[in-house]
Amino acid sequence: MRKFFILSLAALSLGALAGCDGGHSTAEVKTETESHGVTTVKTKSDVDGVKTESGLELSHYAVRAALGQNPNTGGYVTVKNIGKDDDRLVSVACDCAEKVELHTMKMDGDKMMMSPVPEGFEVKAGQTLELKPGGNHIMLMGLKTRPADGETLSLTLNFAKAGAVKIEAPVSNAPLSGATEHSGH
Ligand SMILES: [Cu+2]
Repeated sequence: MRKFFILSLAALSLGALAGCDGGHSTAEVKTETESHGVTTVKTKSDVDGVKTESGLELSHYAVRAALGQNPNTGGYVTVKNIGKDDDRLVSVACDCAEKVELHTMKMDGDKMMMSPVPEGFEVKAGQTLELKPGGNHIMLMGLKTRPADGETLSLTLNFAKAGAVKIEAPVSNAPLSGATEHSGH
């Protein structure tokens, strides 16, 4: 009886050790590079032996200059998923605004209306998400500063897998108007 008791204690402590050492391992390597208006972020993680590898390429980012007394303005970005896993743009943060939402455009009768997308936008592996004028966009609401043409604005994009990615978006009266020649396929 006594021997049995000791054995089970040993087994318990071995179990506890395994729990600390190998049971819940988390390793993550994240790299973020910026070059010529393209931000590339790559994340490799290993959580309990489940390996994920995400890669995103962010380009065509811009913010519309604040207009008159309008308390809101729009932000735009193109996100290409160059990784192996699907990802999702969950939210965006900016010190410039009280609140930031992700918006889509919907027909309401014969009127085009903006509506919030609280679940964010999915970007499947190999696919590209385009937030652009007239379409899905980032809504900066309750502006605390008045972003003006020629300035840059820091935005933090929060992805489900890639995590937070910071971009410096140029502010323009006509955002992305010069980039339209690149969007033709
Ligand atoms: Cu909007």
